[in-house]
Amino acid sequence: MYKKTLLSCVAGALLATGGIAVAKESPYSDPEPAIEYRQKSFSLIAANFGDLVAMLKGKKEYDAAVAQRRADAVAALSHLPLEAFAVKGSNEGDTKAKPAIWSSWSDFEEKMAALQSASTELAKVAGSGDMDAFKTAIAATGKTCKGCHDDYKNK
Ligand code: ASC
Repeated sequence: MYKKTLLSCVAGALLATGGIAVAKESPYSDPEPAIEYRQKSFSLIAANFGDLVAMLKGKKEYDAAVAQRRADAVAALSHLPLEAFAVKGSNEGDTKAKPAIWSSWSDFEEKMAALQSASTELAKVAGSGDMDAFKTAIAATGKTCKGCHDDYKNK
C-alpha cells in the first residue's frame, strides 16, 4: 500500500517535470536512440503483421508454422515501443509522434495495451489453420494499429 502511494508520487513528480513514468525502462535514455528504437520496433511489427495480412489475402500461401512465428513476433514486439515513448525529450526530433501522446498519456497507454492484447489473441489462432478465427483476429489487431495512428501519428 505504502509502496503504491510512493510510486504514484514518483509518477506525479515525473509528469510534472515533463517525463512520463512507466513500469519498464527503455534500453535507451537519450531521445534520439529511443526514437530510433521505437521506430524499429514498429517496423518489425509492420513486417510481421504485413506478412500475416498477405497470407490472409491470399497474396502468399498460408503456412501455419510461419503464421505462428509472425504472430508470436508481433505479440512480443508490441511490448517494446511504449517504454521508449516515455523517454524524456523523445517528443522532439525525427519523429512522426504527435504531441497528443504525452498530453493524453494514459489513453496512449491504453491503446498500446489494446495492441498487446489483440496480438496475443492473434497468436492463439494464427497457427491453428482456422481461417475464420485468423481473419477476425487480424482485423481486430489491425484496428488497434489504425486506432492509435489516427490520433497519435503524423502522416
Ligand atoms: C499494417 C501496417 C499498419 C497497419 C494498419 C492497419 O500492416 O503497417 O500501420 O497494418 O494499416 O489498419
